[in-house]
Amino acid sequence: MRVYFLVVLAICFMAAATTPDYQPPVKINANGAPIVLGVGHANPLVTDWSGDGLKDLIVGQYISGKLRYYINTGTNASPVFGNYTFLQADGNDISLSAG
Ligand SMILES: [Ca+2]
Repeated sequence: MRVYFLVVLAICFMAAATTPDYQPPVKINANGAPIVLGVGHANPLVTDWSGDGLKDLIVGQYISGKLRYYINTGTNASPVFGNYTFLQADGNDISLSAG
C-alpha cells in the first residue's frame, strides 16, 4: 500500500512540475488590421457571447474600463472580427475601474 501511495505521489509531482508549452504571441485582427487598445492591460476573453456556437472576443480597454465586444463571423478555427461594440448593462456601456 505504501509503495502504491509513493508511485501516485511521484506521478502527481511529475505532472505538476511539467513546464507549460506556450506558443508565440500573435496579433488579433479586426477589419484586417491588428486590434489596438492603447496603453495598459488588454485582458482578452474568448467565449461564445452571442450563443451561435462561434467563439467571440471580449477585450477590456485599460484607460476607459470599457469592454469591447467583437463578434466572430468566421469559424472557431479561423475567426474573423469586424467592428466592435461596447458591452452594455441597462443601456449603458459597462465601465470597470482599473485596479
Ligand atoms: Ca458567438
